[in-house]
Amino acid sequence: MLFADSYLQSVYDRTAARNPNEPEFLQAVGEVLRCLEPVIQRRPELQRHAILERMTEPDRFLQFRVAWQDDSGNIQVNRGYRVQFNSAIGPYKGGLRFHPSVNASIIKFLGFEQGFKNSLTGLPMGGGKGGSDFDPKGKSDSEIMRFCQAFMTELCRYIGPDTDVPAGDIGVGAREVGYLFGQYKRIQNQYCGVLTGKGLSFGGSLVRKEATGYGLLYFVEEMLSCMKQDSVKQKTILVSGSGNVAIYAVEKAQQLGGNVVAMSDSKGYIYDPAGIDIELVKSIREGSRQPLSRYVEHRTSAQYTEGCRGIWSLPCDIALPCATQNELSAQDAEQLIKNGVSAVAEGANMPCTPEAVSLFQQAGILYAPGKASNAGGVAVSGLEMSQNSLRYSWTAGEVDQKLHQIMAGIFHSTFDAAKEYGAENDLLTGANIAGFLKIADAMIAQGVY
Ligand code: NDP
Ligand code: 2IT
Repeated sequence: MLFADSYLQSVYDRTAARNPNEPEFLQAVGEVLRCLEPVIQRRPELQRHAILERMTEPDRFLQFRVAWQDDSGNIQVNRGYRVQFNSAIGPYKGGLRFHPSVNASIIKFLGFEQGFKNSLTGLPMGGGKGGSDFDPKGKSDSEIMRFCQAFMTELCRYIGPDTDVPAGDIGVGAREVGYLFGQYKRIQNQYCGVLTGKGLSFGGSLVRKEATGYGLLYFVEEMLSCMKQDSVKQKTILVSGSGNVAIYAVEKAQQLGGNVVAMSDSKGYIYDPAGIDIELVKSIREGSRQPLSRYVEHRTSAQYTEGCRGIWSLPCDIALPCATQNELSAQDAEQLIKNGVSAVAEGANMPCTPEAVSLFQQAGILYAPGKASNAGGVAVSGLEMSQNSLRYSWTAGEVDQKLHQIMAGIFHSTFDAAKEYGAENDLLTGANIAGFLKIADAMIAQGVY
């Protein structure tokens, strides 16, 4: 990767040399460094304090064995991870991902990005991420429980409500968080807010489940209103994925008057020109964890196509990638642009490849980077931490209102930072600069470590 600035080039080259075979991590670092060029020029003391060199090296990277017994009595071995990336502005905070593709590169890219995202929320949270190459698909409930217990038996020594607070991500939802929380409590004999996304009867926050998807739409509404004097109403929308983020993005888009016509899972996509029946999707996916293809058995207006990437060939006004990293390529971007897309906002982490992002920006299409537009989930996690500290619960209305305010605030700090640093309307540059500056200033104030 080539940079105009020689200092940024040296930081990137050194990171690349020290982290070989970690393409996702280097992709995330490269994107941030590229956006920081105007900041480095304006604030030379950042180089003197070696802020970039320190930020690209995690505080701590933990890897551990997770051995557990399956229903047949066989012993299975998986690999567990937790990266504690940066704690300048708060305890490490970020989700856990259980998916067979999980490796060091994916955990580090997610942990690196999480720090900037958490900074943008304005809440006191540092950056962290974790997970395992464990595949929850096809496992019984007892196997999931035993795996979560084994995972937490090791993880519990590194986390705590003022140290590191994990939550969910792909493959980790309320069920897994419940098992993880139970095991932490049993081992440490402490009932505390050590995880977020907990069940509502044991310290979870109202609206956490909906937060990432709802927050994405609050961001999109603010972006459309401020940058195009427009709204989601009557727009044709594609949402990839059909997990936690996608489902609540669709629900909020529909509440705002948008027409969501397609969703996907890792196997294929559904196209329903009559509008997605979100309660049906919930019953298939949340209720019984079945493939999305089952949708067409219940809806005559819909059709199912194998291959998840095909979703981007459908015409739309707004595209919301909400599945996984690098799910939307340059080829997909070209197709969307040809079909007249006017806004793309990321619900997933890093779903658009760098080439796809450049194509959107060159075509003048509004593009919202995930670290800004999907920050609603971790924002409500931060609110869950506050409620746990207060030993109090806010109403759904109170949490939703705070979420709405936080997402509008993220849009404005992103938009304003872009303008201030000479990159007007470039929300990617704005998000990286706004997220970065707060962490950098805290690191300088706290001395070398
Ligand atoms: P879920 O596990 O609930 O759902 C994941 C969805 O993405 C499923 O539809 C899944 O399909 C699909 N998917 C997963 N991996 C792949 C893949 N390799 N290729 C194609 N499709 C895939 O996860 P979430 O909804 O929680 O997370 C989705 C994205 O949002 C992730 O990028 C996550 O990091 C990000 N995110 C999540 C937040 C949260 O609060 N949960 C907050 C902010 C961002 P299938 O079921 O077939 O595997
Ligand atoms: O990517 C993310 O922001 C999340 N998976 C949510 C993290 C959290 O701590 O709620």
